[in-house]
Amino acid sequence: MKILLVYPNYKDTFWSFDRILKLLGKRAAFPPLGLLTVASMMPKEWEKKLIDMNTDILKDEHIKWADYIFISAMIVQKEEVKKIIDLAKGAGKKVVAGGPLFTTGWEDFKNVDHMFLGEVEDTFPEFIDDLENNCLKKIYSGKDFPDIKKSAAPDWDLIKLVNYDSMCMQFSRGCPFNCEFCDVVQLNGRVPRLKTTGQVIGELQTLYEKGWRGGVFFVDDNLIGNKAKLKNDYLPAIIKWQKEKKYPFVFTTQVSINLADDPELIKLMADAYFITVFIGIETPDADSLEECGKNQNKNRDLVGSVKTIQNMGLTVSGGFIVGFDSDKASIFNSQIEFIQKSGVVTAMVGLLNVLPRTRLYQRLKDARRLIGKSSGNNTKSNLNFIPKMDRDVLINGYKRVLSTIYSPKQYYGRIKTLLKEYRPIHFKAPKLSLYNIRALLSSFWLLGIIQKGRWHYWKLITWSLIRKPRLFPNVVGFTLMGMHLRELPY
Ligand code: B12
Ligand code: SF4
Repeated sequence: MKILLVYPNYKDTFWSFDRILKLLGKRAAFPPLGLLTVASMMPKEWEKKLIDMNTDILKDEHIKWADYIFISAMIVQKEEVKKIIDLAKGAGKKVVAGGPLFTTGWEDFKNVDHMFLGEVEDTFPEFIDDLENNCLKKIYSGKDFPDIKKSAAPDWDLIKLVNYDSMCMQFSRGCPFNCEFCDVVQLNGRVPRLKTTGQVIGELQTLYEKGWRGGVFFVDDNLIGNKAKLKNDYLPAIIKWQKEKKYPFVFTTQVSINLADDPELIKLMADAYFITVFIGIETPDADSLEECGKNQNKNRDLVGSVKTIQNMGLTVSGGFIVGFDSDKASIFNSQIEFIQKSGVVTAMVGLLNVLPRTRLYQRLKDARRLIGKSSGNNTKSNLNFIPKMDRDVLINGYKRVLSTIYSPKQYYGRIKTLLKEYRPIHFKAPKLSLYNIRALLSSFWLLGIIQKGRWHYWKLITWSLIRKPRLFPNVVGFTLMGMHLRELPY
């Protein structure tokens, strides 16, 4: 059996980092972990090829070679998916699809031959049996969320690790919260399910043996969904492993803001060499937090919480949203002010986006306020619902937030605010690698010589070299990120 696994393009989005990655000699930010995991569940005798269209070109000959085309995708890849399905069907091939796009929007893909809804640890063995017995079903959907202690380790041999900026791993699935706009609860449930410590260390070890050094993104919905296990088992084991191996990996992940309430946990994460956490901060407006059910963000000093985390050694990137029903005309200024004060350098501000099968979707559908399907890309100025605020005021206000916070003056100012708070635990002198040299030269050349905002750039560079020399590599990274943010089409 010949299986072609295809991961569609997600270019020109907040997370694609196209231009910076090219400058650094990388082709994509992260590998497609879902497909690599499914590939591991296949019988050994099946031949497999993976084309990640973010790193390689899908050619007719790939499709010709395969018996089955397996596709994985998020909503933002929907249009690309349709093209791939057409190509495959045109060549008379069978298409098998899975991942969040299909789990929450399977109705839109009538011409897919076999569709997996949800996680597949329980259903994929059934598919293999049905294939052998020639009785394949159209839809495979598990009754319960699977135990991820059964989840296979990803098949890293299907990709070239060097093409990517960071590797991905998963420790848990699910999130204990239930924010109105989020589909994680529908996709992965509210009770975090965890891998064993052995599985996690085993996966780190495999990546290490395959020669990987550098970034590893724990793609958990919320890494701190089960704090006790994390503190008592996993983090101590990771810290020990990292120490023994002389800290080959730096970790990033996603957490909820209540991390700030647990200094012991922050310290353990920083000890393990977590360097950045992405947090859904969403909005400084108390009524909007109430409206979207972001309970963990309510009744707290949000700026103070961010600073606590920064002070203890982790930088915070944040997700912000405008377009809630409770948002007042002042929301745009309050978002700008909040983002500047908090030193959240990588601030992803999006327009509220109504994802299918969320509580928000149901509420707005009942109120007849839905006007289209979500493109999944929350940083484009297209609304798929009728907002309470005047539409033009909302979109113009949104664009103003972006042009302000990413402007060189504000952006570099925010880096300085962060550096004053940030106290990392580990310091590694940067290696004289091609990657680092390319980063430094690109930053100096493009931002210090070619692009606008040069005065603010050199002010920051000089200040950081004098006052925070050890954090200079972080500064270079942030300046390049700023270039990506300014160039995104909104
Ligand atoms: C890593 C990640 C990314 C990476 C993707 C890189 C990559 N190469 O994969 C990046 C950072 C680029 C990204 C970006 C975005 N992401 Co994202 N991302 C994730 C995250 C955190 C992990 C994905 C992952 O690796 N999971 C681990 C694997 C093992 O799980 P899995 O993919 O679900 O696979 C399992 C099954 O689904 C199934 N499966 C998957 N594919 C296939 C294929 C076949 C054929 C079969 C049989 C089975 C199968 O098998 C696996 C084992 O059970 C998920 C959340 C999550 N927990 O999954 C969100 C998630 C996928 N992202 C999401 C969103 C919304 C986005 C953004 C739009 C966010 C934003 N607000 O901007 C952007 C899109 C791009 C943009 N606008 O800039 C949503 C998708 C919603 C949807 N219904 O499509 C998710 C679910 C999170 C959420 N609820 O918000 N994301
Ligand atoms: S905390 Fe994050 S992952 Fe959990 S429900 Fe809210 S938005 Fe979704």
